[in-house]
Amino acid sequence: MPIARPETSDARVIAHVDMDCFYVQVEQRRQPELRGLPTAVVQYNEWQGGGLIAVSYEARKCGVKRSMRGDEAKAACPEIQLVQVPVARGKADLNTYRSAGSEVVSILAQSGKCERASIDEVYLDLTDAAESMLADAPPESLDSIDEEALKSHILGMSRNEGDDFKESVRDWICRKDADRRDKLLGCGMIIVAELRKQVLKETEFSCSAGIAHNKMLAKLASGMNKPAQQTVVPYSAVQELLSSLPIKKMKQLGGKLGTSLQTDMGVNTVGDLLQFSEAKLQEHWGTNTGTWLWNIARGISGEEVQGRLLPKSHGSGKTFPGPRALKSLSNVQHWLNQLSEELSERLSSDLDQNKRIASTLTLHASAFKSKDSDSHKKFPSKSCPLRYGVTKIQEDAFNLFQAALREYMGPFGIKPQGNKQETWRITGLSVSASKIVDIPSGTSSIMRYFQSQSTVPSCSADRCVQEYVEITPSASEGCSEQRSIETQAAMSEEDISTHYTENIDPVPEKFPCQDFSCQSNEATPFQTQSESSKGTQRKTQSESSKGTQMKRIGRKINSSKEKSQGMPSIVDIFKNYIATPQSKQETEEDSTVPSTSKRNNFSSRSSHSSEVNQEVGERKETKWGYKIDEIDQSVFDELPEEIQLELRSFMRPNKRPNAGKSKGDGSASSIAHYFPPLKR
Ligand code: TTP
Repeated sequence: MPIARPETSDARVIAHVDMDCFYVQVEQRRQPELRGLPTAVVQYNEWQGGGLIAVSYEARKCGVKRSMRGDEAKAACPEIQLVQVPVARGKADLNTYRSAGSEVVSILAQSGKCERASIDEVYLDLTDAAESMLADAPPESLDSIDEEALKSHILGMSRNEGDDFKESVRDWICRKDADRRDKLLGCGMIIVAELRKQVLKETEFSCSAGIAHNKMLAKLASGMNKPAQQTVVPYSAVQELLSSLPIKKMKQLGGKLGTSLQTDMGVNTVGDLLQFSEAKLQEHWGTNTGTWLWNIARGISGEEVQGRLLPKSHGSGKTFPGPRALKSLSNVQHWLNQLSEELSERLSSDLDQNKRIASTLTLHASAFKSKDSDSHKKFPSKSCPLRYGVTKIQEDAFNLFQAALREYMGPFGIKPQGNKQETWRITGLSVSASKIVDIPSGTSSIMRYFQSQSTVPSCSADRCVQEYVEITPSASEGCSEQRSIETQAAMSEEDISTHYTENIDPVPEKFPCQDFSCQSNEATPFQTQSESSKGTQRKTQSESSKGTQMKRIGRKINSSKEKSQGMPSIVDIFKNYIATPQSKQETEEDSTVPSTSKRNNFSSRSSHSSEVNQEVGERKETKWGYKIDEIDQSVFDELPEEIQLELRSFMRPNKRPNAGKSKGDGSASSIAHYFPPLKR
């Protein structure tokens, strides 16, 4: 079946750049004596040598895998060097890795529109650069082509036996009769090879890349030849690439949707999707998902590279597996305090460096009940407007937790049932701050913003307080333990003195559930949130040239921090802000923010969103609402359940309660019903 070529965006040059065994490289740069040796980065705890989270390619050759623990890795490869991740507040501290990722981003961002997709991966839109090269200095006019570009893997490139590999690549790049789109890809290969060399030279990190006409194909290609290599997907190779690609390997099909396609329709590879018409796919999955599936089967994706160098959210999380599960409110509160402290630090630094504020605080937890038939019930995520200040975040996070716990335990959790008391166990906790926007420029709007913030806390806290007045037995038992000394004492035995495994905060967006109609099994929501979102702590050059006011604000935060227990609320910050006579000048300074930076921040604003409040000026009556296109898919899992449900039904209209009726038999349980059996 011929592949329909995309009408639009078919002449784009998109690169996906992915660092090789990233944490290992960061550690090897810090300790150069480790270079070339089989090395792995492990979580900080000692149990069985800690869990491996990054493995060097030398160690991979000896059979070491990320899923192993340190002891297992040593058994497989006795000479392996294990490096522990830095630790802060009893959990992994990923700041070093975030900063290292930012170094790479600041180099790549000079080449074109750049989107930081996770702690160690970036998308680049190199169309303009490739167009310019093709117009001014096409590859065939060059005296020589860089060796690194000549080492590229070109999918589907035919080569006669005995042909020199690099010569074949050169011929492909310089083909006079080539399709213009492939000529652009040829230019992209040269540009990306150059960029990768520059990254290596300036940061000492090697990376791999995929070059194609869209993000989806570029990402697929970047992982095909690692480490330190690049892979190109010409149009002619798309069909072959997708025809054998397992459906679950496709981004957004790793979860329920992918499973359903497999089990209900016998779709095992992306290519298998080609046999269904768009109408058929839409009939069952709804207009959007149906069209999306039809497109991806043909390698078509209109997803644009977002000009975004800064994270869309910040978060901090930790897991407490097995016997380490938390079972009292005091322990939960202890860890929420730690996580909130880290989150607050990051928010403060974002505010200071980038003039950005977050407005939604979300608590997410995973739990199970000890005596429960309903143990699969999901612990609800809870969100509220975010108040700045460590103690406020801690307070709100704990309130959110208690509200969620009450919902989780249900009415029978509140009152003892005979002798049986339901108990809960918490196996993961995370707090995240999302809906990050630039501080509105102009004194009056800033004022409105912070004034509205000042009304929010009572709203948020009151609401939560009311919700947790009545709580489960175990929760109320914990309520009486809220004094800090007792809290410390209570938590020490369970969580500190014993070793536990921590699922290190991995990289957001690399492992998130991004599919409305599926729950990705690639990672837990904690993992997604906890790395806090591809945290670009380090600002880029253009960002650093932003006005001085926020530095001033940052200093106020810090000095206040010294005086009180936590940062002042953002309202206090603002009081200081408007008290200063330089407001006007500062407003003007703000308007001089470099355009790239503004553009990036704008993208960040427009691309991000989870729960959406009413306009900031109307926050007194905080009402949760949202716009579909403002929902950030990566935090979908963290949204209140009712929003998730609503969104799902919106995205998949045929799955709405009455949808089955239109199909005649009223049952829409199996999608196999809508399709003829596969001819295999
Ligand atoms: P990856 O890019 O998935 O892996 P990698 O860079 O280590 O190796 P590769 O060359 O195969 O791409 O992850 C980037 C970093 O994120 C990784 O070095 C460590 C961290 N990470 C975690 O902390 N936990 C995880 O579960 C994963 C997958 C990664």
